[in-house]
Amino acid sequence: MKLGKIQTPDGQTHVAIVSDTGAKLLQMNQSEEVSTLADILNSPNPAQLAESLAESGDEISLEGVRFLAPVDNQETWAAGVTYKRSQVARMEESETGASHYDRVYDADRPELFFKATPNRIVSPGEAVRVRYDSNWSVPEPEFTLVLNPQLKIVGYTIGNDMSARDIEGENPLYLPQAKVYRQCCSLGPVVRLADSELDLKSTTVELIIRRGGESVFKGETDLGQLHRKLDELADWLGREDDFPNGAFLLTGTGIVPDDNFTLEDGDEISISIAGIGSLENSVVKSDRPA
Ligand code: DO4
Ligand code: MG
Repeated sequence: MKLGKIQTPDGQTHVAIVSDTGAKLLQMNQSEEVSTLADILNSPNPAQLAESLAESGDEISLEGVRFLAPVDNQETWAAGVTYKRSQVARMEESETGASHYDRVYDADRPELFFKATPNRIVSPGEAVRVRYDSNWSVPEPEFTLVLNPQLKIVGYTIGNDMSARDIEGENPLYLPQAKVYRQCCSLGPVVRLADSELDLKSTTVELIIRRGGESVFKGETDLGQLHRKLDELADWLGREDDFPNGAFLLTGTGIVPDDNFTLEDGDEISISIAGIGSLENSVVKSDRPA
């Protein structure tokens, strides 16, 4: 089952069960305890609760429907250097940090970092940002875990961990500035509930970047290449920390464009993950203030 936050053509926002053919709107205001998508995701049985809230509803068409990021009040975190491609790319970009990236790939403890508060996250169709003080920035297409407050994986979505490679490459201590800024992350379009076995190899992740309508970068990987176990990443995130609202955890990128590639204002990013869908965003980069 896929759940989403959608805006219908009349401007109303709804939580919905989303299928290929349409969306079933959920009756959220029946009880104070279930008023958001997060309330459903954090309940003991999200699929059953969603079904019960949709009971009498007909499916509506997806025409004119806008998908919103499926985030309410959760924090968003990210894992890094979880694919060989990411380890190699980071070692190349950083003279001083290479050994850190080299060691963390095989270390017991994964790299986990804070990525975004809800206000820094953009919805599908909105613009992600390249910092004006970065001349080398890329999108990072990442399979993303949806975690409940007990850090149980309850669903999956698509995440874009926008990254300023020149800033993180200059000094690993600049990582928060390379990763956390306004419009630094996109999530969506839906949450696929983790109610069936996930086949890692057939869960492909594809990134396409278009400029002026032409493809300027294309890359693909699959979760079979991920060097960490999904539940192990969730477990490390939960050590000595509390997530009363649940959390999103981006699991790292396995696709990094060649070193001569940087995003430009107006580029279009498309990330597709098998079994979830496609997350599309444009890119905005402001001029450096005078
Ligand atoms: O250490 C830098 C960040 C790594 C990252 O974001 C990734 O591998 O996806
Ligand atoms: Mg990343």
